[in-house]
Amino acid sequence: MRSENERVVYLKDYTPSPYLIDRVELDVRLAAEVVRVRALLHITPREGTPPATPLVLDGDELKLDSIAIDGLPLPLVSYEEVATGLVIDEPPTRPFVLETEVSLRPESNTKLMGLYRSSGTWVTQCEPEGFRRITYFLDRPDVLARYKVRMTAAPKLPPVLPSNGKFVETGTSTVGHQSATWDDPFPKPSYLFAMVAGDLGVLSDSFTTASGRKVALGIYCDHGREPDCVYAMDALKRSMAWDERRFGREYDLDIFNIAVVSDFNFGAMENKGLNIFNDKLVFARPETATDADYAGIERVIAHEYFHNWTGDRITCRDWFQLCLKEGLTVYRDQEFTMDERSRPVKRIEDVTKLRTTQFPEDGGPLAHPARPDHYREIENFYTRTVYDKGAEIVRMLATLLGEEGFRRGMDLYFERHDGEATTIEAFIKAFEDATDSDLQHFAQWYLQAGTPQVNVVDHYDADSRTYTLTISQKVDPTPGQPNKQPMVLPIRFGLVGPNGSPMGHERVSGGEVRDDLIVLDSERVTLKFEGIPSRPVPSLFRQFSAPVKISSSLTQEDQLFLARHDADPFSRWQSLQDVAMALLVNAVAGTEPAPDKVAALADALADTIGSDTLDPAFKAHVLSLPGETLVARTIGANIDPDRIRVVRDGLLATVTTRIGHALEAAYREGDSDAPFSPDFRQAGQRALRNAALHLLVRGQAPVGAQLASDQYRRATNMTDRFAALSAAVGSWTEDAPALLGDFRTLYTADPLVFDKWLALNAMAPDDEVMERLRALLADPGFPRNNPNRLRSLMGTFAAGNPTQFARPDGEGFRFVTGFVADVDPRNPQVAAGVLTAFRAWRSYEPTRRDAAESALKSLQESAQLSRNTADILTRMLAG
Ligand code: B3K
Ligand code: ZN
Repeated sequence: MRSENERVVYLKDYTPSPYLIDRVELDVRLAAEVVRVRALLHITPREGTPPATPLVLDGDELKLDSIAIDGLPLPLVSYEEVATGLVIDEPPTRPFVLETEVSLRPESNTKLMGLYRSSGTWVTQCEPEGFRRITYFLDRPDVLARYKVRMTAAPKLPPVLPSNGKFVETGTSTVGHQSATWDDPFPKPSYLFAMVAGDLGVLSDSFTTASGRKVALGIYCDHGREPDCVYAMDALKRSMAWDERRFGREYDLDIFNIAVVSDFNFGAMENKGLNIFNDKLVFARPETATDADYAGIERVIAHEYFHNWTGDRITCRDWFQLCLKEGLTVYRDQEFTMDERSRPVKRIEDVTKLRTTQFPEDGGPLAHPARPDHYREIENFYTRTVYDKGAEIVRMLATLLGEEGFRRGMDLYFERHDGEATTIEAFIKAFEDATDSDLQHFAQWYLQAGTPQVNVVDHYDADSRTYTLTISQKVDPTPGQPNKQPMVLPIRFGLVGPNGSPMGHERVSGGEVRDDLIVLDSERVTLKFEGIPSRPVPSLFRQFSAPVKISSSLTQEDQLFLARHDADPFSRWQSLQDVAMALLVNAVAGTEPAPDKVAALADALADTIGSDTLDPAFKAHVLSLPGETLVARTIGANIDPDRIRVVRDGLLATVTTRIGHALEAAYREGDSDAPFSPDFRQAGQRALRNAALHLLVRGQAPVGAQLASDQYRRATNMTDRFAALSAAVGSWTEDAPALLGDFRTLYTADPLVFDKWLALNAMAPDDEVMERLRALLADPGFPRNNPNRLRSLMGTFAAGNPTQFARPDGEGFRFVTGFVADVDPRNPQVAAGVLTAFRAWRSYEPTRRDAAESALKSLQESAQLSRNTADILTRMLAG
């Protein structure tokens, strides 16, 4: 590996930049092959910067054409072009203007960082370190500047050229070149710079803010796709209104645009006043988008919009603070969805995601704190830990401080740090000051990696009418952190009495208990509740009030009791999951589940479906018993994915045999010919019906496969068609191959539906799956540079086909490492992302573990890898 790959950046080395850039004037001359960028940087030495301190500018794959200071060309001896940019040895000691002119080649920029082209449209992506691929700059988030940009093209400019801030003018130069100029009044870091130039259509609308200012809204997209942006526009307006209501945050410019592109490395980007979106997170029509797609669009539109205050107005001092903006903004988008849809259902979805994606990260070689203290490649830290655990930390803060205290803390944070690039410490301090509390111990959540393991033992003493709960916690070592300290855990709880009503107590001692909240901040606590007439069933971690793994002495009977009676819907769902998980884990270990226990679970499921009071979306989640990946993660060691599949399918078959009629009834009752609407209620009804279908197919009900085929053929929307097809493919029913073939021919022209087809192909459990995927990849027509296509195929295979990826012969592992080696030179982010599917490789049983290790090692030896991929690989093999 190259020595550049060894570079490590440490938080402890942070120092403010010796030079500041107050103003940036960019002149971007677009042309087919070579784009020229002239930049005027108004630079000021920071107070105290010693004379002759070199000015070290970042630059990546730029060709320097000219350089001048205050209009005077710089002699060759006074600057040096280095691998990572440009060094000016003795810049002036007073404010000066640095003028550079560089050339770049967006056409051949397959990394999709900096300025590149997507289907002919020029587009930028600068977070985290892409601006240095546009011009030489102090490309770090604590350098805040005001930007003015002029885009020019000869002989004719694409008609649409949005950038950040305010539109200033269009113009024509003496030689006939056309230009458009934008000026952003808000100082921002370079990572929030954006520009787009293309022949695009627009969906226009407007929003009037709480104080009565009219904001022009535009979603720019390929001509003809404007109607597919209507849902996204609606989500945007709802987000703007919500942020005013819930957080008192108003939008601050007169214009807010979104540009939609097809080639994008992640979901979307929150550039000031000009969000850029991956098309899959904007375009939606009932015939091509599922309910899950609609929900994803709503969520990400909201997320990027909310960044305007948590990210743009207040940004990060350095990239170690990434979760300052990401964790907080995920928390905000979660709350938005909870308010717009359903609080418990959203919580169930987020917790499931956390457990299947963040917990394994936290428990494996890639574990890192929500605020890391070093990195080799920052792009590899846009992780589930930074985003989703980051959101959990903010949620715990809200739980500990209460709604009102949390809001006061947020208000103070906004007030104090508006216009700044700041830190996690400053964020925590705002809450301490606003609520007069000490959060120093709590702040460990940002610093300590790993998922706490909580154990609960309860005991009732009838004579003394005393109930004791002993709660203990421990955190296993993670890479670089061998010794852990106890965390602060907010535990929402209730004691549930025999008839299901809350059980009060006369006195509690032994630890910190406030109404419905236990705060555990030591390794172990024994709480003594006095005046308890009979043994209650404890309901702990209601709403999943802390991101921990929980084991308890509750029996299956207790859990089924909670599933029926708990006042917290999340806990009811959780209890049934726990019952199913215990049966599965024991069965994998060789203990056949007792028939009466399986029957009790099945009956509880049937009761849930029959309930008149529960939301259909909630019922759908209850029916979706723990997935194979989650079972594997819960077992944690010596994993044999084939065995897990057999055991799980067996349990589903027994359950289905017992309650097949109830499932079928729910399925048939849910049939509706109401016109499609993506709203939460209707989507929930479809989800319930499709969960029942899934169980009928997977549980081998005699009607299952036929129902799936029929539904596939009759479906009038993508949700139902895709659900039927996934049920068939997941169980590889007899007509699954034919249905897959049909799906391909139905939607030949739509790349986003093609992605769904690719993903289903990748999930097929049959032994020929890799052969088919290889053929797809080898097809000369396959879009080998488009991240969505590559991820749908290979990301899904690696992370979503546990049995074929982890074949004992190692074929699946080698297929994926081969793909990584092939894609890495073109798009390191896609390559490194797919490679993370190996993160739990050490938890396989020995044959698979050896096979995974040898695939990883030969990848390490065979190829010249990007820093992204080399970093993941090194950590994965070291941990
Ligand atoms: N901030 C961007 C993500 C950038 C990813 C860079 N590798 C989108 C978001 O989280 O809102
Ligand atoms: Zn974000």
